[in-house]
Amino acid sequence: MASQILAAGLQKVAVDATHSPEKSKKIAQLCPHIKDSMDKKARITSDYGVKETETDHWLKVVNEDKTGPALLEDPFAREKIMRFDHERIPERVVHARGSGAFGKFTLFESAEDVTKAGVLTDTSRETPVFVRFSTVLGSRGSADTVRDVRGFAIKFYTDEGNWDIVGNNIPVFFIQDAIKFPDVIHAGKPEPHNEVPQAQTAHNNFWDFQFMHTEATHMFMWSQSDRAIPRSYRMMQGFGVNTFTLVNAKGERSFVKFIFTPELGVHSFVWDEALKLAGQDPDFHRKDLWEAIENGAYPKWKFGIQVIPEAQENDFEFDILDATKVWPEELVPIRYIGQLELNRNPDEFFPETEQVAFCTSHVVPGIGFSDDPLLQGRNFSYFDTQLSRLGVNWQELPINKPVCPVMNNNRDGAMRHTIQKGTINYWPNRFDTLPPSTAQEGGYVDYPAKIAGIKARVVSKKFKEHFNQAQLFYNSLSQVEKNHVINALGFELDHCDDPLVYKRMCDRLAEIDLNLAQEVAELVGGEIPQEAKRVNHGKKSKGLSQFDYMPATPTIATRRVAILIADGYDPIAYNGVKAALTAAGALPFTIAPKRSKIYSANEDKSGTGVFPDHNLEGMRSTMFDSIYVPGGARSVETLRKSGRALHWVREAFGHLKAIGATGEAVAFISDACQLPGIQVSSSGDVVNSYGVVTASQVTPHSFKETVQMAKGAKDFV
Ligand code: HDD
Repeated sequence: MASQILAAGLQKVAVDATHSPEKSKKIAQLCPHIKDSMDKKARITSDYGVKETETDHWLKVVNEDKTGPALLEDPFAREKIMRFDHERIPERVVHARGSGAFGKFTLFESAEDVTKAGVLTDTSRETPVFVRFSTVLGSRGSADTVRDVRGFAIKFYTDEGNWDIVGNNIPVFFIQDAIKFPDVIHAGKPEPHNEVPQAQTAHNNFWDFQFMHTEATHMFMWSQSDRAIPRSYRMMQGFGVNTFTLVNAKGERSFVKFIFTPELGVHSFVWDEALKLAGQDPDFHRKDLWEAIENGAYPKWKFGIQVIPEAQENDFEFDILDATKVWPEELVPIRYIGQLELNRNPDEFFPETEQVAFCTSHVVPGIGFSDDPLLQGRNFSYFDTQLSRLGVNWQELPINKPVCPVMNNNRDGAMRHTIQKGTINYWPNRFDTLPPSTAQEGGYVDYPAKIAGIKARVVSKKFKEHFNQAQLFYNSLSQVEKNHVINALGFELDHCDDPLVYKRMCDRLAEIDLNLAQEVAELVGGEIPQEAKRVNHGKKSKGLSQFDYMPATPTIATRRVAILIADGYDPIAYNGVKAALTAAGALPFTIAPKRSKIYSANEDKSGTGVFPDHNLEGMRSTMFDSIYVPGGARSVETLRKSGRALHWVREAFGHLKAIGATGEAVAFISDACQLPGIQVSSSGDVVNSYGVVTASQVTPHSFKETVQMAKGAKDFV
């Protein structure tokens, strides 16, 4: 991938100081563990350090023909095979597929009024982080672009210990109580009898569960929205989802939700694109993250908190400890106080991204839990799952190790790394080793919450209200987003072949919005409801529609633009637009019928030519955000005759992508997209018609304009 990026004409940034070992405590800590597999001086040894002379042939007893039985005595062969046999560990039971990166967290405003946590109060700190993004339901080898919730897990290596936010890109959850987690996941995962379908919720069991649990209604509306098909991990929000608490130096407690909002805005695929990419490039999101970081286009998120003082806990119509509810911004504004930046790709996937282990129970002084019943159960589950994934000493693995000192009398267990000398392994002891820390010394103090009650398996009244916010979410979407929800439900329920499942779900939708229910019922063959089962309250809230997160200044930075050429292309247009795109931070890729030299209209085969990044068959339009076709009579004629080139243009148009064309290519685009009414200005000015940006003549102005208009083009319409 890296060479592809450089081939695209971009300069790889020099490693900047922000993620160098001198600056990041975590990278400095990892350095002694990092070996270079490309080291030209290193010789192959066994695991026990003996240099090997041969790694390709098992030791045998041979006859004159050099054939004969292999000897079990060969320690090198046995070690190699044995190590291979044990390469796999259990994949995560959920969120198995993911990718991660290192970065830093900085604060621009102290939150000391509500917390004493150093990571949220010390504005001079750079806290190292490792972030892992993931899908939920698919196996480790499944595709990135499926319709699913995305995990957004952050490990902050703070000076006071590790703090993990194990969040998602959707602010609510399917269930309210952790005891239901195995059920919701069993229902969403492939069905047990035939292990079908992979990484999809489009099946009977998932939708049966949704019907049986009205508490899931709000969340499934989010999962059927464009949020569940993000364009990039870099373009989605992150939410801690659960309600945590903050405690300040005065000992006052507040309830808090954590939010990350991407600098690039929130963007999604259109469904057809996501579906196709799942086959054409299952690693699309993984590569996208890697590529951006390699190019120095570091993804950034604003970090915000929503805070409710303890005394106001019961002031809301919903329970603030219910993970199926958002805290509407009109009631609890988001206070943005920091920034998350990812700036370094891992060196090796398995020891870093696969072995990283998050726990919601990892909090630092100044941050605590609430009685959110989902969070309480999660605090048990994550620690437990790491035991089966990684073993009891998982916190000693380099990626999981805190950057501050760790000292206690937990001992032994499989794969123990630390060697603690001395004669004692308990406290207190006759040697008067130091006691645990006081609060003043930075010790974690549990908030002395008053609890009185009886043991019971019940929920409070407010937890039983399940529809208000499902309506709030739907009402707050733009018409386009609503259409996408209708089509998504149309797809999902069409894949359910049990009429009980899809018919009942259509009834359920009538509890949210009548029009939604009618449209979906018609699509999937349900009874078309004639009246709403519940009155839609008509309320809206900001921050729920993705359009609320369009950056104030639209940017084409980090977007992938395909430039389609063939022999005889117009070099002025090609070079001009390519340079303008690069200057704007976009990633231009040259695509031609063959990955061999392509010559412009101004040169013959003795010219320098252009070496394309890919041929038309190797890539698809889905892998790019936009395409540009320069003029040049011969080039355009060749593209016109290529079915694949036509498909590129039509598909990009169908996916509502910005398309640019100049000179002879304008007519080609207009014919390919069957847009007889496409406007072309004869003066050379740029015209934007149906998202197709054209200029009949090429001027420096038109290059700039092309880029400008592509910037303004929406990801989805
Ligand atoms: Fe979970 C993994 C997010 C509820 C049990 N979860 C996992 C990961 C993310 C989330 C991002 C992947 C972490 C990584 O990259 O390694 N989970 C959530 C969110 C939830 C949630 C936002 C609702 C607010 N999870 C939840 C519940 C339970 C679990 C209620 C169990 C009672 N989750 C797990 C797990 C996983 C996990 C089984 C699998 C791998 C792991 O923990 O480390 O323990």
